Amino acid sequence: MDSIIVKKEKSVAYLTLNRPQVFNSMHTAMRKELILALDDCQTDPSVRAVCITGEGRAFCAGQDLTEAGDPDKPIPFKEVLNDEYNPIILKIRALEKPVVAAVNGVAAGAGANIALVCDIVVAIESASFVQAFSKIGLVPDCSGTWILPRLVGFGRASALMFLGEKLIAKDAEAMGMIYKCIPDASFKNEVTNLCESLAQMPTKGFALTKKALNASFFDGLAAQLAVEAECQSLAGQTEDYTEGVKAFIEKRRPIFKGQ
Ligand code: T3D
Repeated sequence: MDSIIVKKEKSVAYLTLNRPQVFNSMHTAMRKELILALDDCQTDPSVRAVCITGEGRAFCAGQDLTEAGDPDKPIPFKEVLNDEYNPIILKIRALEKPVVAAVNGVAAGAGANIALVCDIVVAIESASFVQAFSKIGLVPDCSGTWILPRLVGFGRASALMFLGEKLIAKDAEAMGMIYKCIPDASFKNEVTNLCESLAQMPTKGFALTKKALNASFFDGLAAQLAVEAECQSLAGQTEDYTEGVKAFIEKRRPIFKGQ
């Protein structure tokens, strides 16, 4: 892999978007590599948490616009989205392990929405988010029209998408777009601590929590209660549940194995 650096440490897979000279904007090879890396995180039992971040000053500036400049070579938008971008979004939501977006700099266009669809989004204080699509006459994609209104409400999502303004990380945190904004000096340490903590927690319970959260976007109350009952019945059969209750009774920290 050239465009993505994969590092696995302490049960965490760090996927670093690695085209810093173009603000980690995405070309076909990078999208394909990210899909392969996400598949590997799903199947590798040693991985219990995933972190997506960027190399250099940016998280990801979305589509590499140098690929779009030739009017004689029109982009097959539908194919590119269906075959290369959308699988990234669907795989992040389906991954049975927590996915953290560690937004280390500007996140624009598809880059912003790939971050926002992750389970936990943290950003360095100097980062920013831009729904850049309107600046070039495109429509927000990579689940932006799905996730952003759910995170910040319809009105704010519409304004951010129409105006394409840069939103600083602190404002993104204040409006509930991201979980946390972290001072630049402690960003790397806090991200590592967060990911390593997640990797020591009950992985199967997380997978079921994620399944229920995904379903909540579509279900009514009764159907969602049934999903919760189903997921709880599976979580209650895990070794981690037995260990969690035992550790509580014995007044000690649980040792979860993700089983
Ligand atoms: O297939 C399809 O096309 C459909 C899919 C679409 C999905 C999309 O993501 S569409 C949206 C595409 N992205 C954008 O429109 C964002 C374009 N970039 C910007 O608006 C700004 O660069 C940023 C807001 C991201 C950052 O601004 P700033 O002032 O901090 O940095 P800069 O100077 O503009 O950029 C720094 C370098 O990165 C610069 O290169 P240079 O001059 O130092 O050699 C710039 O050209 C390069 N860069 C930034 N974004 C892209 C890029 N190069 C290629 N593609 C980019 N998207």
